Amino acid sequence: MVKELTEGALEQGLAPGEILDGGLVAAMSVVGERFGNREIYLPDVLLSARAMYAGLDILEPLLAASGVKPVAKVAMGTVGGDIHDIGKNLVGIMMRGAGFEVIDLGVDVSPQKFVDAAAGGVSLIGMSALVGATMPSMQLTIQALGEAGFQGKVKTMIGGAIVTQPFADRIGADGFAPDAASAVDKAKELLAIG
Ligand code: B1M
Repeated sequence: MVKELTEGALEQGLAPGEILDGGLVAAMSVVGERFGNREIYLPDVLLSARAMYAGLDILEPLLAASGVKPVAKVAMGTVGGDIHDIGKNLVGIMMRGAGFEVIDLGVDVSPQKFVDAAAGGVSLIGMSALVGATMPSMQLTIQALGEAGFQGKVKTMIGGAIVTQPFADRIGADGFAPDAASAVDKAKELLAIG
């Protein structure tokens, strides 16, 4: 159904970004609200997430097509203990679309795995968290990067529904972005990419 609706919207001439923000992301917000109000349950949320990916599969190549040669190499992951990946994947799609080479570290990523990615030569580490209990993993990762000698050499950016700018300041992250579009702008700002 979402696949057909996404294809239909494209046929009507809507831009991929409009379909993403006004359709898929907006619908997922409704799902989140209803889940929070206990009107729907986890299996419903899982089905919604799967439906969203059916639309994303169609939009991803179109969003990425605007990109040219990689402007920088970045690694993105959902932090340790957290398995939410829709937002992280959206940020990755938008970053690829803006010309970044994105290494997707997946979900439940340990601080050491982020450090290994930094050692692999990325310019920026992106971390996503949706659950309050997993936010300390962001701080642990930034500490681990510092202990491994990457402070100031590899930039850190954090995001996710539960993350805020004051939290980013408190844990010493270089940047925070509230959504996928501003994540691209923030990454460019942090890496001084014009
Ligand atoms: Co979960 N879940 N969930 N969940 N889930 C939330 C986050 C929750 C708020 C729901 C609720 O209670 N109202 C709640 C967290 C409460 C809290 O701690 N404050 C919650 C919970 C509790 C849980 C479980 C613990 C439930 C359980 O098992 N009892 C469990 C967690 C397990 C774990 O992680 N260890 C769980 C599981 C799941 C599902 C598997 C069912 C599914 C995830 C499927 C998947 O990701 N593949 C799921 C979902 C879908 C949600 C909600 C409904 C939607 C999340 C989402 O995808 N949003 C969510 C409720 C909500 O958020 N209202 C909820 C859409 C997505 C596009 O938004 O990820 O915020 P978001 O990303 C945005 C921005 O935040 C930003 O850009 C994105 C695009 O604009 N952004 C970044 C994200 N990462 C960024 C990184 C950046 C920059 C910007 O830089 C690097």
